[in-house]
Amino acid sequence: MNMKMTSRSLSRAALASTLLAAALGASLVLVTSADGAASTLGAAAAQSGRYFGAAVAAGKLGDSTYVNILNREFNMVTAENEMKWDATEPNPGQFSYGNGDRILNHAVSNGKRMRGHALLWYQQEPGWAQRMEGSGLRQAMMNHVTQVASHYKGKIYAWDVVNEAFADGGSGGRRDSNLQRTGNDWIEAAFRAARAADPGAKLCYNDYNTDGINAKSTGIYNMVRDFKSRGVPIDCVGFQSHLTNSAPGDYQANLQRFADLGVEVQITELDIAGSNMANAYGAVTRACMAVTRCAGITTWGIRDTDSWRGGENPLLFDGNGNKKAAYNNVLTALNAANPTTPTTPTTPTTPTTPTTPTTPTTPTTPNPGGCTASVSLNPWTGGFVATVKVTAGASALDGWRVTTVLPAGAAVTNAWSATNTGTTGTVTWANVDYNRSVAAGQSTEFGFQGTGNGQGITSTCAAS
Ligand code: 9MR
Repeated sequence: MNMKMTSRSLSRAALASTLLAAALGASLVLVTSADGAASTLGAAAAQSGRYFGAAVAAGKLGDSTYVNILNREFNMVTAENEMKWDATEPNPGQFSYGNGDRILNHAVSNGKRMRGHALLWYQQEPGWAQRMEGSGLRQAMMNHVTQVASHYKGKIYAWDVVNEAFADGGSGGRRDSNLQRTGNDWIEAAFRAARAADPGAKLCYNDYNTDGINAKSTGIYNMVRDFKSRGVPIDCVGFQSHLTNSAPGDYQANLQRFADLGVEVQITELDIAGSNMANAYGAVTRACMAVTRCAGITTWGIRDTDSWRGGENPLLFDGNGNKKAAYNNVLTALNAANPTTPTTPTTPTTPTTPTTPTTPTTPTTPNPGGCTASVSLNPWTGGFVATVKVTAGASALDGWRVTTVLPAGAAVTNAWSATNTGTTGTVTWANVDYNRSVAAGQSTEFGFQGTGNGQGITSTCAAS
């Protein structure tokens, strides 16, 4: 794509939070200051049930400054290039997931979720697909969607199923591409294939220059409305928001009109160039916070030096990894989103430091249950996000089960990093493949979002 876009506790609590953060190594949700304001982007967003993410490049996972910021600030990750078609299927039917998996594993092992980007895009098609047309290409496209979504099944919060399929300018129509030429129904076919392959992932359409109400965004709006009316499985729309100096005046109204169609809206690739960028970051964040179905914000990179917009310095951290004014504006807006009492995670029911007896009289079965679980809660009006920490006892876990009891009126609506049986009352949770193994004394986390009041959820853990 070219540069065509113009456009929250007390000192005891703080101590407990710090201890927990240390125990978790990379906790995001529990970082709060004395006045209750969260001090990282991810923790601040989580207070209102939202996420804050960054695009991550596999090649930078060895850069300690980069990784420290990533681990501290963000709770959602998008692979900048590593899950695209050219990266994942370099030869027809030959799949290559090394770098995508590297990013996923880093995210998951640090308690972060992933957005998948992108299953079908007219750019970054592998050469072999670029040379195809018609029914052969249609078959290859759908196989690609099925294979990649199946590989990552259960591990992706939301997929950009189709990226940038609409034309710029006033037509409001589709962009020409070999994908489009396989037939106008290619987008819905891709969404159906993705749903069949990974029913747990939210499925998004993602595009740029759609940040205000214009011909292009209206074309997409009409497509989403049509999809919803015909039962084509679409759950979310991504607004890339590559901006300069400001967001369009009708940015929030545009997000809201999509949200009113019954889809989640997500800001997926935010970067803002220009001298007014700090203010604009605040405005964009406030707009998302004002739209109930705006699930979260992702910036396209971490430091200015990581940006694809070389020299424009459009991100929240400078090249040395220092926070910029824009960072402070975003953090303030995230913290202002929900002024209600944020959390009870600061008084965990189970000890945060593993309390293995100092006189181990029965060293063979030191922890009959094998594990403990503690719940930290981020409530907001009408709902909550619960983060559950599963800690292995003196033996490693090879599979675990957590039983939570939800208060009357609370119901699970969405979950990550565990599979649930039931949504109300007693809900049981089982590990997924990638967090089955937990070393002795170590922890893993899963989470869920719910409606109602989650206050008072209890949890027990057992090895399985
Ligand atoms: O940031 C990505 C850059 O490293 C790649 O070279 C480029 C290839 O086209 O894609 C960039 O990411 C794009 C994203 O996948 C889709 N929306 C526009 C982003 C910036 O071009």
